[in-house]
Amino acid sequence: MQTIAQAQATIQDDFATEVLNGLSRRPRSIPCRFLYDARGSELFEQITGLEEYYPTRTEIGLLERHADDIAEMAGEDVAIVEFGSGSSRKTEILIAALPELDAYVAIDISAAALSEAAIRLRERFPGLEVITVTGDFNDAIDLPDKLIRTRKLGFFPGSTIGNLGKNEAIGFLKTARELLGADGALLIGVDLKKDESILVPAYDDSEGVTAAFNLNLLTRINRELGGTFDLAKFAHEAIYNAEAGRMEIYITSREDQEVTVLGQPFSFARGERIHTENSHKYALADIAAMAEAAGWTHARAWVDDNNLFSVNMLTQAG
Ligand code: SAH
Ligand code: AVI
Repeated sequence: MQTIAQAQATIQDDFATEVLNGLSRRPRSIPCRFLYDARGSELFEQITGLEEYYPTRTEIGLLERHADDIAEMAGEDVAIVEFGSGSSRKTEILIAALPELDAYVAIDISAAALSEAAIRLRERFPGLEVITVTGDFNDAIDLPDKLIRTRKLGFFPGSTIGNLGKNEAIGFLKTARELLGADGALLIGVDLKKDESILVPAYDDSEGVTAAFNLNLLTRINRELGGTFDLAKFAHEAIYNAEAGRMEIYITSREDQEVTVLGQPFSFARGERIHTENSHKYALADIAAMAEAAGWTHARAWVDDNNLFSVNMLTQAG
């Protein structure tokens, strides 16, 4: 297993390469995993409490309402392995519902989010072993040897799967299946297709928190890569792409301008954009198809009364 310092150095190298490549290609794009430095993780937590951002409260409602069914399907003596754990707030519901839990493994690219969550969880559940892994959940993850024989329940809430492309999502589900083993299961939260009159405000809220979350990427580039972005000269944009079935998030230049990053100049025309995130929305049939393409069985889905969000239990065949 890598040390935290090694993991952070890997993330830092990756950031420089991805930003320089992303600003050099057309259309410009930077992978959304870089939105989550310490401030980005804090801003994401603020997003989860916004009136317009329905996914978090809806998924929490589903987890609370169906905790007993979920616990029964998960069985006893399991370890939870969470992908993109962030604040681990939703995980607390699962941990409380699974009294025979062996361990909790939290995987996240944000070291700050991980350490804050681990401190809180160790306080609330003193008997529980909490293991943190700083890194990319798309990469092969090394779990501690002692968990090799433990049955594993994967947890991938928040519709973070929607931030991956469709093929990437299937690739992730395959990698997770290998990691979780032949007797493992995966509980996954997926946002459902809905009208853009609900979607657009969820990604362009009236308080400007999502705008701050998106534009914080420029602050991070300025701080970590010697960038010269003036945030006042860029705007947050959130667009629904009906054909692709996803929200698309951009940082758009308000004027013609030049910016440097790691000493390299990049010119922006007014209206030119950097694509920073996609958030795909799926129907239950799409979720079942993606799960099955990755070798999982779509065993059960729980959906709220307004058909906004789904929590899905994927199991191995049988
Ligand atoms: N699970 C929480 C947080 C969702 S926000 C919830 O449901 O509310 C997405 C989380 O995934 C963030 O904490 C972010 O840091 C993490 N993340 C995003 N891309 C990642 C990647 N490629 N690898 C690991 N973690 C990632
Ligand atoms: C983490 N992820 C699922 C969020 C989403 O809804 O796509 C990230 C986010 N971006 C803007 N608001 C929330």
